Amino acid sequence: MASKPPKADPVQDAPQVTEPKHAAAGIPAIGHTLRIAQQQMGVKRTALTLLRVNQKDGFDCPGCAWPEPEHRHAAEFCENGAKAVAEEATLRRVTPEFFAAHSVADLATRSGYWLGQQGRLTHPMHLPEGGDHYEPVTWERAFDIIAEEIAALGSPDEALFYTSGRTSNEAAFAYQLFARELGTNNLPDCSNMCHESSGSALSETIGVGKGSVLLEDLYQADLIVVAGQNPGTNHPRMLSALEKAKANGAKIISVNPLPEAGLERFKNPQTPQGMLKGAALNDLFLQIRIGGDQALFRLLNKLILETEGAVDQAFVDEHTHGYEEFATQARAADWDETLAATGLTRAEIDEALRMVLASQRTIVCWAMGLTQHKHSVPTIREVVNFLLLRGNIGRPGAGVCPVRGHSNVQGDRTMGIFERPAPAFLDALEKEFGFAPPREHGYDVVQAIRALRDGDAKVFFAMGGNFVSASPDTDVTEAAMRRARLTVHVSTKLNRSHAITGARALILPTLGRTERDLQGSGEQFVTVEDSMGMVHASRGRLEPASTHLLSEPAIVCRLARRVLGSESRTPWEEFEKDYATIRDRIARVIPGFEDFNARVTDSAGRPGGFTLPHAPRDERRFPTATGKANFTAAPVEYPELPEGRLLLQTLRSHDQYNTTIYGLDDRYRGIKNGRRVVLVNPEDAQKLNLADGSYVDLVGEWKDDVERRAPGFRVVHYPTARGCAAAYYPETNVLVPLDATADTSNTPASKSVVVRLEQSAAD
Ligand SMILES: Nc1nc2c(c(=O)[nH]1)N[C@H]1C(S)=C(S)[C@@H](COP(=O)(O)OP(=O)(O)OC[C@H]3O[C@@H](n4cnc5c(=O)[nH]c(N)nc54)[C@H](O)[C@@H]3O)O[C@H]1N2
Ligand SMILES: Nc1nc2c(c(=O)[nH]1)N[C@H]1C(S)=C(S)[C@@H](COP(=O)(O)OP(=O)(O)OC[C@H]3O[C@@H](n4cnc5c(=O)[nH]c(N)nc54)[C@H](O)[C@@H]3O)O[C@H]1N2
Ligand SMILES: [Mo]
Repeated sequence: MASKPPKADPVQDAPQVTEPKHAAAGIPAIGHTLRIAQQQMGVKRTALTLLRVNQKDGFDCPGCAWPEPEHRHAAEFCENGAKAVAEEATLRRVTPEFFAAHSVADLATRSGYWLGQQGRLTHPMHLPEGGDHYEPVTWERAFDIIAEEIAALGSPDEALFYTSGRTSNEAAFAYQLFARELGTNNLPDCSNMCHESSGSALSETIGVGKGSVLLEDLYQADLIVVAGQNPGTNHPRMLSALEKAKANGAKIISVNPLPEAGLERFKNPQTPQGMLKGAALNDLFLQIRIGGDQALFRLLNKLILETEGAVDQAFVDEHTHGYEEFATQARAADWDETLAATGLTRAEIDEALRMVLASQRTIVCWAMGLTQHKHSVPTIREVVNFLLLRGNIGRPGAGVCPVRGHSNVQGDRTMGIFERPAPAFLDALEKEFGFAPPREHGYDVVQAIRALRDGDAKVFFAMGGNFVSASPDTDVTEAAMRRARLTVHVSTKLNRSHAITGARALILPTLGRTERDLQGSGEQFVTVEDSMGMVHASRGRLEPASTHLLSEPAIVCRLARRVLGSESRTPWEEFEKDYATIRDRIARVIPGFEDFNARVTDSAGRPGGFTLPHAPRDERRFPTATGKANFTAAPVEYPELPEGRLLLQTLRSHDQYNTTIYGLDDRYRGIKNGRRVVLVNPEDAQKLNLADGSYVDLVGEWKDDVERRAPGFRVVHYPTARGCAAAYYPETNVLVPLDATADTSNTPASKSVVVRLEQSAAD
């Protein structure tokens, strides 16, 4: 039997702290997985569901975007993938009776954890203007309401169409087509808060905004640098790949302010030996200060330039542009400045250099630790400089590896979910669908919040996600959302965005990845693209959580028919009936998808997959403005920290998926039963007079003088880099100013927030 959701809320947040762990996975991970899964799904469903994850004929794990290996284990999932599945395949239900019992005002007082634990949404629900409870509504009426509000707008640019990264290729393609036929490029997405900095830096320098390595490359690498990423929690299956790379002789350097368990030691649950002993993955741990990465790579570049024969001159001459200007600037890098910016020692950097020079094939992997700072784009450009210098792009075993987050966030971009679409993409849409798509850029996430705040946008539609909790400056974002005329959420589970509404609101419940999707032409599958550009099919098998759910593609198609009416020549009805007809259009519009339907099923007609072309990786061709891979030169930046302040990074615990909280433990970091903790280096804590176990308010300091305060955090003395602190998101989003974003990519700088810690009033 599955157990009941928690009744009480606020759930008692009383953190208990033990020593952080040094190893990830192993036996405790399996026990933990089964316990969480059985609470949500019961025993039988747990077994049936978990065996289907990431199998060729099963569904794509809704957890992360790490690719599936060619030889799959019977259980190709990880603890956190299993939690993501259990969260979706739960037997708990949020019904109209639930909404009758809980007003919207009541829901707004609940924690995200409590909301998520209530279960799957079962019916479309409407909050009428002036109403205090959501009421059941028919699908037809729901689409009428959206059509009414869109018709009342002064321009289609007053509507916003957000996407979170779980949406399938088919749904995403139809969704962006609908928005553009309506007449707007307002397609903000979670990528704006995630890997936008990677996309910006990579498109400019190598001509493709995606990673250039495949799993095979990791297995062949001599050196893998993992910078600003916590794979033990966020991409656990990556640890198996790193383990295999190591067995083949690779060295690993991790660059992180925190010693993260998975990189220290990994106990592979797929092998009996790995389970007991585990393997040390890290060869060198560079405990960098937050935001010091650009300085580190700049100095390494200088040192490479100064080493006889270290530069791959033939590659530089033939394939790159801008070398001289870059080299002049890199040669000026200063040791003392770098040591101060990074907090590293000379010996550590010398050791890193020795490993870099000993490697003929180097890969750099990164995630949010590099992308969410003011200077993220120049930081990632510097990583590209570093790889280009030794010819490490477009060679087996080498390349750039931004490790993507949501399971289809990369695919959604490929499908055109982007507020700044390329002209060639719009041309292709125009040719295929016979309408003139808008050419003006739309709003990204931060601009969308400003537009709502300023009354320039009035309808907010979200295809998945939890916009108000994931976005920065929670108070500003929530106030902005409340100014909307209409907020609509296509969702599987209840979250805070359903409680912070416009004048009217709709919840449109949808199918998850694990569920059977039956349409007019029969059972459907969808496709997704992983972090390495591999596209494959995903087919759910479970009975849907309720008979009232519609799939995401069906919702888009019905909405488009209702809103666009006879003005649209797109065969929305046919799209809804048979997703293969959407794939036929994708094949004609998006390069690399030729023969999509044939290639995504194998010879026996079973769902399969293929790898998208990547010019730098496949043929060392760089489709940039210069036609070459671009070296770039920029001043070195790193955060300035006023006396008595700390630089706070807002990150994930082991028991959460973004704003979805699975539980209140962060096992590897030794935190139990609570999330309001702030990790502080013991020496900093001593200087600031902060005893372990005392309670503080985190107070943000930003040039606008607005007080941003997150109250009641337990201080945990923790081995993070000096001057740095860490606390969980989304509790700390209230501290991230809307205007504190990365240059060029406009990504909220949620990994470098200047804070002071004040003794809590209650302490
Ligand atoms: N289980 C689980 N899986 C997930 C998610 C989840 O929430 N739960 N989220 C998914 C999503 S959308 C994403 S984007 C990814 C996120 O994956 P990660 O990027 O691994 O997630 P974060 O927890 O934000 O961790 C950031 C890491 O960067 C380090 N870091 C912080 N600042 C710096 C810095 O200045 N320099 C360096 N070198 N390191 C720094 C932190 O100490 C931490 O180890 O995971 C995806 N997978
Ligand atoms: N401070 C701070 N803020 C951050 C970050 C950070 O590191 N620090 N990270 C940022 C990053 S990397 C990201 S990606 C964003 C995440 O931002 P979002 O993607 O907006 O947030 P999620 O928490 O992943 O969204 C969870 C909700 O998605 C819905 N959902 C789940 N599965 C499905 C599905 O299959 N279909 C539909 N329609 N809905 C579904 C459920 O209702 C669930 O409540 O947050 C960003 N915000
Ligand atoms: Mo993300």
